[in-house]
Formats: sequence, structure tokens, C-alpha cells
Amino acid sequence: MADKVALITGVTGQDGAYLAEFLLKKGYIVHGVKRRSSLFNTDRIDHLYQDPHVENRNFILHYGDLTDSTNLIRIIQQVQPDEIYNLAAQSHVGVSFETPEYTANADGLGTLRILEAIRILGLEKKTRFYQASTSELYGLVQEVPQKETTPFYPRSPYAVAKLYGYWITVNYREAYGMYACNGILFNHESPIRGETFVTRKITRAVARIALGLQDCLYLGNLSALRDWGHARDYVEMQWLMLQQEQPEDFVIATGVQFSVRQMVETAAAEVGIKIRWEGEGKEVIGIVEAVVGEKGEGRGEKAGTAPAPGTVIVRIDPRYFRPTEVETLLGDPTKAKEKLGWVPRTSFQELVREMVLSDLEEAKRDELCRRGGFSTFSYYE
Ligand code: NDP
Ligand code: GDR
Repeated sequence: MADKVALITGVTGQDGAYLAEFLLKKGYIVHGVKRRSSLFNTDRIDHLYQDPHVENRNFILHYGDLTDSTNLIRIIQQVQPDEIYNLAAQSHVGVSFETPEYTANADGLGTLRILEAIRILGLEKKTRFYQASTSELYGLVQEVPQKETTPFYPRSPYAVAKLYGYWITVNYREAYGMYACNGILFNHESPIRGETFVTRKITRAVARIALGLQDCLYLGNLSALRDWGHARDYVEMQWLMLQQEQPEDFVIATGVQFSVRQMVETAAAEVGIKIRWEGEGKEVIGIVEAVVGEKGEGRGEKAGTAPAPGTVIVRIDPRYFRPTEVETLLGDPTKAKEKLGWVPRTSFQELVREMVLSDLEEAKRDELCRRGGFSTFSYYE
């Protein structure tokens, strides 16, 4: 049988990179859609890159954008994919309040454009479609834990755009008999998570604070509760959803919940920093209580750079609060367990450790550059 062909939108993102690697290992020919940018934007997939001058490549990139129908039709026509994974999106909830129209266009209408392209090209029976839906659909939660049948109540322009993406996928499945399905994925993170999502912002800051490269971590809502898993585990489920006899929607989650505050404590503990909290609400601060234990290699104490006990290393900055917040999310992955054999392989502690260790490596490189008199990236959004 000929190799299967997959098309991934958002291939330069966190999930796109893990999924491309996963599908290549499975023997797929993988095509990815990347946006044009003024600088290279392929850091996460550079290890998979193949010289376009070489024949018989199995990893091929195309310029494209979810806001451009003709471009999408042309790529899909050329590629004739067996499977399309629609991972591209303006995926930052906070930013969606600042760019609501663009977010609706890319995340909502972008999904419609791909589904229509499949139909226009007469590929309804050939091409299977995966839509990156999200736990943000539950928003103001109506039921705990959340499962496939829990009613939606989106709380951001991002979530409202994704609601359209969810329902148009269901509609095309029902109207045209397409194999189209939604993965309702809860938060999933990794060392290549975007730096402005809260987990990565925390692990990166903690590593830099331990090495004396950063003084303070500024955060918004510390009480928000999330069900955090590892992206590597979740992309496998995206693929499995397209390998079933019938297309169905699935919740993918760990079923365990932690707060942003616990995330900070867990990450700080990885570099041997014990945090004490003082104050209430927006006045709360995180103070170094002690530098202890034999934790991560980059523990500042060794280099004489760990902040001294009593130093304030976490503060609240109101700019990171959202106009409407999703306070709590907790998934019930029972359906995925039963039908897809889903077992989350990575615990919260393992995930945080992997992220902190990777950010320590990056911070050490920055430290070396600084010692050598070179300036380094120090943007703390
Ligand atoms: P990222 O933000 O890391 O990646 C998003 C990708 O989409 C990037 O490749 C980005 O390109 C691309 N992109 C953005 N806008 C456009 C556009 N207009 N046209 C084409 N490509 C575009 O997200 P994740 O990998 O974390 O998430 C993947 C998908 O899953 C997203 O749709 C997200 O909304 C959804 N999701 C994510 C969850 C998570 O916890 N990670 C949970 C549930 C759903 P560039 O690199 O150029 O910016
Ligand atoms: P989320 O992820 O909004 O759940 O969306 P994010 O990591 O941005 O926020 C999680 C929670 O942390 C709170 N928070 C902060 N968030 C950020 N980014 N920065 C801060 O400084 C900060 N302080 C507190 C937030 O208010 C929120 O409650 C992610 C994205 O990947 C979506 O694309 C995806 O659909 C959902 O997960 C599931």
C-alpha cells in the first residue's frame, strides 16, 4: 500500500511539530502549511527539515494561511491528503481579546475554508479531517468534570471562534458524510510550548531567576485551575481519532487539576526554591523562603546566583487578567480511554520537570552569551 499522505496546518506550532515527528515515524508523507514571516519561523521543526533540492522527500512545507481560501484549495489540490490536521490558529486566549476579528477569521472561518476546499475538490470520501477543538469551549463550566456532552459556554473571542470551528466540523460530517471530527483537547504543554502561555512563562522565568538572569515573574490570575497534560501524548490521540471506523468527537484530558499558583510552586521546587506567599488577591507576592535540596543541575545556589531568602520573585500584574476568565477546567477522558485506549503517560510533575530542565539549558546558553559580552533575548510578556 502506498504511504499515507497527511497535511498539517500550524506545522510550525507546538502540536504541529510533535505531530509531524509522530506521523513521519509512522511512515507518512507529511506536508505542512507555514506562514510567511520576515524571519525564519521553523525552529520547532528544523530537525525535520529536508532540503527542497533533494528528491523523494517525505516532509514538505508550503506557504499558506488560513485566511486565504484560494491558497488552501491549491495546496489541498496538489497534496491530495488522506488526512488533514487543522492545528493552525491564533491560539492565545488573552491575545484574542485584542485581535478578536482576526481570531474569528483564522480560527472560525479558517476551519470552514478547509472543509469547503475538501468539498470543492470532491475529496469528501478520501480526506479525513481533524479539528483542533478545545476545553475553552466549556468556559463558564456547566458540569464538573467536563465531557463530550457537557454544554458549551465560551468566554473569549478565541473560544467563540473555536465554537464555530467545532460546529461547522460537526455540520459537514452530518451534511456531507465526511470523516470529520473534533478533538476537545484540554491544555497540553511541553518544552516547546509558546513562551507566553502560563506554564512556559513560569518554567522559563524560574530557570532564569535561578541563574540570576531575571528578577521577578509577573503573572495574572494565580487561582485559575487547569488540567495540564503533555503535548507529546496528545498528538497521538489526534492521529488515533482519524483511524476509527466512524468519526466521533473526543475529550482528551488527564482528569487531574492544578492551579497556576501550584504550577509556580512545582516549577520553583525543581530549581530548589521554596516559595512563601504573602498578601491577598492582586496584592499577593511570592517570596523565596529557602533555597533547598539537591534539585535541578542549574540550581542557582551552586553558581551563587540564587535569590536570597526574603527576595520577592513573583508579583501580580493586572494586565494579565482577562476581561472574562475561565476559572476552572477539568476533563473526563473516559470515552477516549474506552474507545481509543487513552492513557496519559506523563504526570504533571514529570511535565514540569521536563520543561524546567529544558529552560535551564536555554538560560545557561543565555548566561554564557552574557558573560561573553553578547546581549540576549529578555522579553517577559
Ligand atoms: P501554537 O500557537 O503553538 O501554534 C499555532 C500554529 O498556527 C502555528 O504554527 C502558527 O504559525 C499557526 N497559525 C496561526 N495563525 C495562522 C494562520 N492565519 N494561518 C496559518 N497558520 C497560522 O498552538 P498549539 O500547537 O499549542 O495548538 C495547536 C492547535 O490546538 C491550535 O488550534 C490551538 O488553538 C488548539 N488547542 C491547543 C491546546 C493547547 O493546550 N496547546 C488545547 C486545545 C486546543 P506561526 O508559527 O507562524 O505563529
Ligand atoms: P489558556 O492558557 O488560556 O488555558 O489557553 P494560558 O496558559 O494562556 O492560561 C492559563 C491560565 O493561566 C492564567 N494566567 C496567565 N496566563 C498567561 N498566558 N499569562 C500570565 O501571565 C498568566 N497569569 C495567569 C490565565 O488567566 C488562564 O486562566 C490554552 C491555549 O493553548 C489555547 O489555545 C487552548 O485552547 C487552551 O489552552 C485549552
